[in-house]
Amino acid sequence: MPSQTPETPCEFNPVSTPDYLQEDQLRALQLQRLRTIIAHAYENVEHFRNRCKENNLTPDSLKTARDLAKFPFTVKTDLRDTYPFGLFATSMKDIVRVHASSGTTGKPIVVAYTQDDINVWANAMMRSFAACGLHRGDIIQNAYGYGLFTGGLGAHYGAEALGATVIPVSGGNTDRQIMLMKDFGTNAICCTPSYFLHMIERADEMGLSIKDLPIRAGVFGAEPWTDSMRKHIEELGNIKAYDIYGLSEIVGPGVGMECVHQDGLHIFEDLFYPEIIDPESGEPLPDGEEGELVLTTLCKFAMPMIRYRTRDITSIMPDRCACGRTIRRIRRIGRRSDDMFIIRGVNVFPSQIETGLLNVENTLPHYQIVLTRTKGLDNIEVQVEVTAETFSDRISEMEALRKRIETAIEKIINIRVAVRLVEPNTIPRSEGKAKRLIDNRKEE
Ligand code: DLL
Repeated sequence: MPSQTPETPCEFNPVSTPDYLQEDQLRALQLQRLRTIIAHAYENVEHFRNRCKENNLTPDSLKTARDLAKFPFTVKTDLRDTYPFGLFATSMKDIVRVHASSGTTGKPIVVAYTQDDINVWANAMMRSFAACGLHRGDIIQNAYGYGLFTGGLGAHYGAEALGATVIPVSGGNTDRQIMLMKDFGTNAICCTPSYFLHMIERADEMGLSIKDLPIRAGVFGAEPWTDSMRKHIEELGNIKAYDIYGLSEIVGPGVGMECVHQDGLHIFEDLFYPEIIDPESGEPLPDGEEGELVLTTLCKFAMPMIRYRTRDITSIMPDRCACGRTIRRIRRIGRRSDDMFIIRGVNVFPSQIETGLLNVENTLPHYQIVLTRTKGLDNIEVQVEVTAETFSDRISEMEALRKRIETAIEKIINIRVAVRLVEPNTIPRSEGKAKRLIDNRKEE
């Protein structure tokens, strides 16, 4: 018997991944994979084939990557209309897993994976963890929900592929999360940023400080969060907070990830082909310009997605990252084209409210935006939690704080909103995606 543990095959060297491919090699690989996936979707997905035929397109219409712009978009309703299995491109016996995203109304959207697709996803997640400096020997506590949501199993397989130790705790049961973090010496936590904030708070109540634990990194995503929120989390938790992006339709988490420079998310371009389009006209936009992110899966065969309109607003960063990765970055996603609400004729995104209120001291990043309508007039109230000390302060001080927050938000969105300060722990906490907007406006 050998006395030493042999090197395992999952010993992982990030520099040998496609993250660092020469640009011309990367583009050639993308084109070859684009051709294969378009041909595969055309042959096996009737919905896609029909849309191509309507536009006089065949797989041969794709000569260069630019030709992709001729192909039709896929949108969320295509998944809904073909529920549950209508966009599957392989026979059921090759599909080893399905996931589904809950959605707010009606049936979920269903996504599928072959064994190879699962391996590709694990690869993307492994590279995501490596990008923020995690490695074999690290203990990763995975508090994304396991189940139909892609967060839990996506992060799980990636962490295992990295060779790290996974704690598959799933979301919820916050006291146990904190106990495990302490007892197991967790080095990294995976969950939504809003849930981690809740953990920090709960740990305080339990007489523990997350700051004193060996946890050094958070892999946070699944919901929009701002740089102000990052600063807040990093200070309170004494960790580095990294942004991870993904969506069920494309694979789940691991489409894009920040590296240690925390300046934009690297898209794993050998696996996912990004485009930015003008959300109104659908025309492609050049690197650097902000628009809607459209993604094509290059290596996903159970359910290929061709030009999927994510509704997420960002831009592709034109310059090279200091980390040396050649795969391009997108700016972090602050908003979706469909989470915008219009109030008194002004377009507002929840993230703008978050930025405004976190510019003011003594507020907590727990807030909710409530929209109501009286006599045809829209009202917006932002409910903001303040620290316990602030809440017990004199009324005049509370009033001054409230006004400061109103002014800070007005500076960003150009309209006055009503702010209501509420006691700590009154805004509902989420163990997954936070619900920021409550729209109680009824059609009159
Ligand atoms: O949220 C997958 C995921 C799990 C990503 C864990 C990251 C970590 P869905 O439930 O399908 O999948 O939701 C996808 O969530 O289109 C974005 O609008 C939003 N989203 C995801 N990550 C981020 C992020 C998962 N880092 C939708 N920043 C996406 C902003 C995000 N929005």
